[in-house]
Amino acid sequence: MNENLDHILSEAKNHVSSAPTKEELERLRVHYVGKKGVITSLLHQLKDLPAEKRKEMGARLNDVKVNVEKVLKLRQSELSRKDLEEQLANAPALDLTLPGQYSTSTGSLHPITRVMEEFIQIMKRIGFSVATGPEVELDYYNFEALNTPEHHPARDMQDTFYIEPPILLRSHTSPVQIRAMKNKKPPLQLIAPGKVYRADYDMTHVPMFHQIEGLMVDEHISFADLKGVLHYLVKGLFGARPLRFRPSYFPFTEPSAEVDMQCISCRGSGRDCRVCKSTGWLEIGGCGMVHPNVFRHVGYDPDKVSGFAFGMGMERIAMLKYGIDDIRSFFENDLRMLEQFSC
Ligand code: 2NM
Repeated sequence: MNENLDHILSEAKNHVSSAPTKEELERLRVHYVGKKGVITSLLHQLKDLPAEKRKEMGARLNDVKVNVEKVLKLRQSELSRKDLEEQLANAPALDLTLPGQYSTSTGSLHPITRVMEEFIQIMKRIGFSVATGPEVELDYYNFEALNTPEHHPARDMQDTFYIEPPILLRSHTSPVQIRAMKNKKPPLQLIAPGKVYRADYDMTHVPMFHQIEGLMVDEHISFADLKGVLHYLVKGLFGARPLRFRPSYFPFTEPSAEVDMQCISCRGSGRDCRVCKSTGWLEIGGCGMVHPNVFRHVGYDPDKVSGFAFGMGMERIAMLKYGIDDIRSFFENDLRMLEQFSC
């Protein structure tokens, strides 16, 4: 019986390791270790042996079975590799430059992102750097340091989103300017782009929008410098246009002004113009000379330095640039709308 087993094992090894195909290999597997295979049958016959022989033969048989299974597995992987090598040798060269079977769409920048990037590029060209800061702010940076009085309507729960006083969602990016001034000495010229939050919702207002504020501080900075920078910015965004500065009020600037640009649609004539409601002018932002109290808050001496600041809403700029009349359409994520501004 033992010699018989040795013979079975060596014969199996010979046949299996030289099996020329997967089909032949499968036939050999069934022959040796299949349900009615040679080795399986011997295992079934174990029960007819006397107990003392059964243990020894059982161990020996099992050993043979394990060995045969090992060579079967080895030959299986050898044949698989041979198959693959043959396939690769016979396959035409793979051209990775061919278009795929399925197309994927690439996506594009949101119109607001495009306008912001453009704005930032223009300002960088004249030496402004970009500063960012938290959207969840403290009352101190959003209002107090900006000379905004206790009872100013902007501080009201009706207008500003409070997380839990004194923590709030910033209502402008000015707190970024405050932090920058506290950390650096003049001269300073920077812009603060980002998301801001106000409790407002209609055709021209959404509770989250994007703003860019600019700030320049040095000795002898004047309103003329402010006008020069804004003319350069508007020229970059819309092409050279006349600007108009209307006296206004902000707690953080004095004097303050609203900035109007001559209407891009009627070129200022105002005749039957829907875009400017026949006024000939379009409001594009606010500006002013930084209030002495703001400088005091950040540790600057208002008798030694002066500065200008301005702010613009990116949605407003994008609406004017692309002729969009409902601000909410930026946030509905309708691709038919957004794709018109992709490139
Ligand atoms: C505006 C209008 C006017 C402004 C002021 C400051 C700061 F921090 F320097 F005081 N940053 N931005 C400012 C001034 C913003 O937005 C309509």
